[in-house]
Amino acid sequence: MGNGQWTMDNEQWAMDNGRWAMGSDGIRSLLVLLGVAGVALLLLVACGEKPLLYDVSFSNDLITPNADHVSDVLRIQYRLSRPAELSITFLDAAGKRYVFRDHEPRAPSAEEPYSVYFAGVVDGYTLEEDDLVGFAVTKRVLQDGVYTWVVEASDEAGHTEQVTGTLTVAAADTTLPELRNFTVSPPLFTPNRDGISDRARMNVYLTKADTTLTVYLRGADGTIYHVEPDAATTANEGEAGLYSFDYDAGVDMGAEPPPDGTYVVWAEARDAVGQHTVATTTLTIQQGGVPRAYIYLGEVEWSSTSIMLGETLFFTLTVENDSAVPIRTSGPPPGTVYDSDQNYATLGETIQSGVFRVGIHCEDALINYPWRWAVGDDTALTEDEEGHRYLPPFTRTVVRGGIRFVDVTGARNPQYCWAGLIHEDVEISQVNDRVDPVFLFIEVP
Ligand SMILES: [Ca+2]
Ligand SMILES: [Ca+2]
Repeated sequence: MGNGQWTMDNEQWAMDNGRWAMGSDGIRSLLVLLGVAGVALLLLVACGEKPLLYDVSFSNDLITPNADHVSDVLRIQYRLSRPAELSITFLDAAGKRYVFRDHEPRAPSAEEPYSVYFAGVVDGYTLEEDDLVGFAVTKRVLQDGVYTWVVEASDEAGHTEQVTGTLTVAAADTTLPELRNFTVSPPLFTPNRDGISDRARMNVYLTKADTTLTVYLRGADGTIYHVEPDAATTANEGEAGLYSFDYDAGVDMGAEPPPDGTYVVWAEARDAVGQHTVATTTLTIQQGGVPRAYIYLGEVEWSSTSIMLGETLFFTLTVENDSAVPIRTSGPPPGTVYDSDQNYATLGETIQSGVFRVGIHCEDALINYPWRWAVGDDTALTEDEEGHRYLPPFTRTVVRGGIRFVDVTGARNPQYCWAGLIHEDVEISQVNDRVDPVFLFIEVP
């Protein structure tokens, strides 16, 4: 039993090296080792050959993984004399196996031994009493109990050595950070600031406090797009409760959204002891993008700088959709002539969020850009099934309209009038505001 003898010597030496007194604990370890000799005595070292795996030690034989900073972590050390695949596993009293390291390739040890911290957390496993609905456990703390640890190395020739010992797990915080009811609604959206289906709402209920929650989209190529929680409707960070994510794909900040396609949406929770759970669903992005539209060349052609009261000031300009996103618009159509005491609302064309319209504003006007027009006529626009109208990507269209001045209400005459391209309820970008002013005189007879 030369090999067996060597195993015990090696184990004893390893424990000494790990500063364990060779007292009753060590003897108990050896007895356990002998008790599982059928499993443990797998060392197949040829006589005289240097062992593949040696100097194996656990810095403690007890761990209490509950994030109280006392005995939460131990250190595992080992050395390898040759390249090997390294596994670290635990066997419970019933022989069930738990994986911490699984056939991971390792180079031979350099001067220092390999050293890894172990916090009682192993690859996800299930218990009979589990009720895991809608999420999976990828990392889980060992339940309280006595385990046989097994450090095992296999070299390229298939030669395997292992060293075993015992570890007691006590006072473990085994409560899982459950992810309940992870949903995305709607499952398809169009983040392009047209006011229609621009946002997706993600909700998930986290059952455990002191837990980090992250939500992200993952593309087919592995690209990650993070989703920030909605502060107004979310439990405080780290607390248990409902977390809500109001997702605009970054478009509100002017960032290009993830490319159109279907994404897996991941919710991941990691608690203080290192347990990890995941839930997934899917989200499809269509027609995503940041709309960019301009008054072409910042140029407006005005019919006159001086008109008689009762006459009409006409303008002509070109709107350019300089983006890959359709630009939504609404009426009235180009060619419409307003009386100066009318506005878009009195014509029944009220503001719609996400719509682009050409507007004219004069200094004496009582509301902002009271006269507004669609960014194109029926020949330039496309229409979707719900009747929403769009200026297609990368197109230009001429917009003409007029205001008949029926009175002179304000103090200013002459006054400045100018054009704008308004993204309603979103913005009037600086470049589209106060475009090409005209100094207009209204002659009162
Ligand atoms: Ca502890
Ligand atoms: Ca949209």
